[in-house]
Amino acid sequence: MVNTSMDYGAEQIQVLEGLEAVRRRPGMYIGSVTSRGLHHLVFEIVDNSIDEAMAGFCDKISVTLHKDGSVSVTDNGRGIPVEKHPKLGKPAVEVACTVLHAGGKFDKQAYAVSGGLHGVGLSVVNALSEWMEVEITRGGTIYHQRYEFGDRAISPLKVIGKGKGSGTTIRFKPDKTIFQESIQFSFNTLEERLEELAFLCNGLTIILHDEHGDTKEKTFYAKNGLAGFVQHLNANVDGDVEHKKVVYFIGDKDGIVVEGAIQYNSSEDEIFCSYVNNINTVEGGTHEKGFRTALTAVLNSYARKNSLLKDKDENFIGEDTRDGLTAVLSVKVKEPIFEGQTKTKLGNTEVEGIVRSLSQEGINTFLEQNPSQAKEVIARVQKTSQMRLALKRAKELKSKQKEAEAEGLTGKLAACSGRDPEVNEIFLVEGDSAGGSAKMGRNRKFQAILPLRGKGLNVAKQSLEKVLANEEIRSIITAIGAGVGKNFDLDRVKYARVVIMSDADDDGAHIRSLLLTFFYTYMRPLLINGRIFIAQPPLFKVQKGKEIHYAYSDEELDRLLKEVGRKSQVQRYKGLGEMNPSQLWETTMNPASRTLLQVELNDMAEAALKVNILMGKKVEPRKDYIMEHTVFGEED
Ligand code: 0RA
Repeated sequence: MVNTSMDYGAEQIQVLEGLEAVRRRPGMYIGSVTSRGLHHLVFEIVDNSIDEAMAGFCDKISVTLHKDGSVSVTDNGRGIPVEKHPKLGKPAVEVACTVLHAGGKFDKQAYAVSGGLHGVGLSVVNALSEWMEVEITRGGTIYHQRYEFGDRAISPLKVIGKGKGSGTTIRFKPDKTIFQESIQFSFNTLEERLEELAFLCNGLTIILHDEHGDTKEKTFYAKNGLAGFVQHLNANVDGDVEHKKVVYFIGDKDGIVVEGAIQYNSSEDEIFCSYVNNINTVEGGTHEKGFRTALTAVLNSYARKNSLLKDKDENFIGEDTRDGLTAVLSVKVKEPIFEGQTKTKLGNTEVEGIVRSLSQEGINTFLEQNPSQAKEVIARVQKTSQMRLALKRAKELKSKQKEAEAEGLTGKLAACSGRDPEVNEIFLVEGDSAGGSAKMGRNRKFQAILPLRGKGLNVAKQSLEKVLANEEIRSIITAIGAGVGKNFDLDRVKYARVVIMSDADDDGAHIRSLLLTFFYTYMRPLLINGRIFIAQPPLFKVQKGKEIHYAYSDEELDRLLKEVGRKSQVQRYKGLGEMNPSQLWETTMNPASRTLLQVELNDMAEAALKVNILMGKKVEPRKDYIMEHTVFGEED
């Protein structure tokens, strides 16, 4: 506390002028002269007693608001030394109260845990008080001294009696000419901070007593330290705790003490209180960073080791560990560097790694020793993680869908010129060559043509994501223009009819089956509403001279041959590509002469149950199922 190697001269000037400097610029020493600064006076004094408690010499501190507007802070520590200062020739306590110390600045916390430097701040409080009194019990004797006018001792340190034990009482009345707003203390403001300090100092009892009106008294005592702090915070949370026992650890390395407590609750909020030397580091800093890194790492490693995260699962990320987290981190650092807007951000780089390794070890040990609690903790974090991943996938899907919808039709679609979705129809045509004929043969006013390549159409067994990656499918989705899957909107469909036009062979049947599976799975309303059709190209061409007839089945061919006579030429169509554009128009596309099969589902409920067949990996049962449950009926 007392600088014994004090240099006369320069220091002497400070002795003479020191406290006047505090009165001239109080903001520099206590932050402000508002109510906040006023309460800061009390906390300056309490901090000295807290230091004594942390050094292990004090387990009780009382703060009393007196009727005369003064406040006193009593502790049962060793008592401020009363021996004469070797150079100043005054009792150490008098020097502490009347000499502005090098550390007597607003950021005097640098000295808080360095030991042997208690009493910092006493002179500042004295400087800003109408009067201040100290009473010290040491070695069976009670000493007393009073100071007035902001600095001067009005009498030497006096022995006023005999007393047991030891301790210090500082009582002061703030100077109303300095604190112009008010010099009235708020019980609540003091209560909040004193309770917090009690949580931060395990085993310390702090009593707040108010003598005004109906006397009020509150006692703060935390035997579980930070664990109790976390429980206290969780008691006011809108949600239940997810595990009963608080994750708790304490450790030290290279003179840095790290203590932490964690308890998850079911809310989505995070409460994270961090402290450096009992100062609430609202802006965080290196200690918080180290702790958060450790938490994420240790939850991942524990979850992996115990197969709570499977090989296929993604790691938790920092974000996942925050929902429902209530945590308190308290570190003690010898020379803290406070940065940030409000000087509540720890800047010491060496702290991060130490906090990380101590936290990692501490949390891991807790999890290993409390497997049932560990399971609950992991489950809570997993819930957040899974939600995040689901959301991410949904977002990606949505943007993929948008992409698919927005993506140009890559020139494949021959759109129709008419804009009436009530009459327009789209032909999904197998192969580029048939597509070419269809484009030339169609009525371009209301018939659109989309040529498809059969390969790569097998999408039924795949996830929507994979389906959307398929170029053919994308072009279908884009052309129909009404979205896909859950987002499919029948009202946006651009065509009255979607016509599948494939060859009358096995490949054609296969493509038809795949397309139907796709529509069933991803655009079912089209099927339900009878908007899907199958074109019926002829199987045979019968020509006699200039006369041309078509047959759509073997029976029809027989009948035709009997009718037109045996001398006619018969051509069997192996594919749509063998027809020229006008033949394709005449036989398959012209509404006046064509036959379309309308596809409808005959048993939707059963079909829904059997959807896994459609999504399954084996092609055969799927094909059979669709063929069985899809009715091909002729259009009216
Ligand atoms: C320096 C040395 C010793 C005690 C203190 C300071 C001390 C300061 C304050 C301020 C408020 N309460 C306090 N209690 C103790 C210990 C000297 C010794 O006995 O060896």
